[in-house]
Amino acid sequence: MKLYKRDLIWYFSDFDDDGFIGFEDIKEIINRLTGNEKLKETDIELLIEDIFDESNVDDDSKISYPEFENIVLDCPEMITKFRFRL
Ligand SMILES: [Ca+2]
Repeated sequence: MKLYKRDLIWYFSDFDDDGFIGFEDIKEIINRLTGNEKLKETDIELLIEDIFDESNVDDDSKISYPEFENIVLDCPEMITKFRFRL
């Protein structure tokens, strides 16, 4: 089985391991990306709403793997810029 970088990003983005990238998963990603420069809760909620508006085809407030694949196709730099440190 070949493991693609795309699959690693998916695996590390689904923090609660429910098979979807939901509100709390995205919030965790944003908090980790912003580090000590935390965004206001209202800004985080608006950002997550925008992400769902752009990527959540079936409008169920969580991103499925096929929806995630569409995000990667629309934004290939997501894969090229993804770095993984051990
Ligand atoms: Ca999840």
